[in-house]
Amino acid sequence: MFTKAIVRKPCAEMINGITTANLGKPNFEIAQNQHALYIEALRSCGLKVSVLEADSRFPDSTFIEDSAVCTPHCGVVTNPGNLARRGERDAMFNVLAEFYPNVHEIVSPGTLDAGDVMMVGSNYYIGLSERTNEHGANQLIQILRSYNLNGIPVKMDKMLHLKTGLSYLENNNLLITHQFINDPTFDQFNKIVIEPEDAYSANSLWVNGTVLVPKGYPRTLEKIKNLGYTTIEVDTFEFRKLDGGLSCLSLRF
Ligand code: CIR
Repeated sequence: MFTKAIVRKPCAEMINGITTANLGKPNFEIAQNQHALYIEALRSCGLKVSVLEADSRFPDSTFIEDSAVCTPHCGVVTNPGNLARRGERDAMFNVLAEFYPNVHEIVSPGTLDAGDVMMVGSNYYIGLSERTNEHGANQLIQILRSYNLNGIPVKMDKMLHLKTGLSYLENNNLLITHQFINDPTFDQFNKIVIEPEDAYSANSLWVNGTVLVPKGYPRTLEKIKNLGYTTIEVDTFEFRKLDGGLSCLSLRF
């Protein structure tokens, strides 16, 4: 079970965030409303949510998931793979120190975006993406090992982050996009295959037995409901315009 979450409010400069989505610029006011409803959804799942102020220096800083890995035993400040986001890490040392006596970091030449890290109990799957390199993954694996946790590198391509295409919903249930279906790494899971047109909704979010699902994906919603989960639909469309999904908007631990 998670008890806490950390989010960062979007800043007006988010309209200049990194994107490949081709969906136009986000509307800041609508994004602020969507973010407030996202926080409400996390709170309704029992999380105490710490809300950090917007940081106008970093247009993508609302995607706070990428800047830290939060395990039950320690926090890890990452070294974001895109230089425009690198500075987001600086603030995270103090943020994590409020929650953890032990704070570690990923350092250059290692890079790691925590959107590439999927926690499955004590196993952490780490996507080797354009943002996360082998140095970064190996550094994280060493840190995890010192707490008896495992890191498992996953080769990937054509996708921003590992969790862009996979979400673990606990109880062995894994939402999975076509890119990973035949990867033996995930053979032991009960795979719930997401249709290619619904790929964005593969980034859904398990929080204490409830699954947050992006609004507008009825097929995915139905599949998740059929597994017996309570669901909450959350509109993230303004964040989708910056390639951001539900998990990217918070750290949960
Ligand atoms: C970026 O390209 O870094 C942001 N525009 C989106 C980050 C999404 N984060 C995530 O998937 N964990």
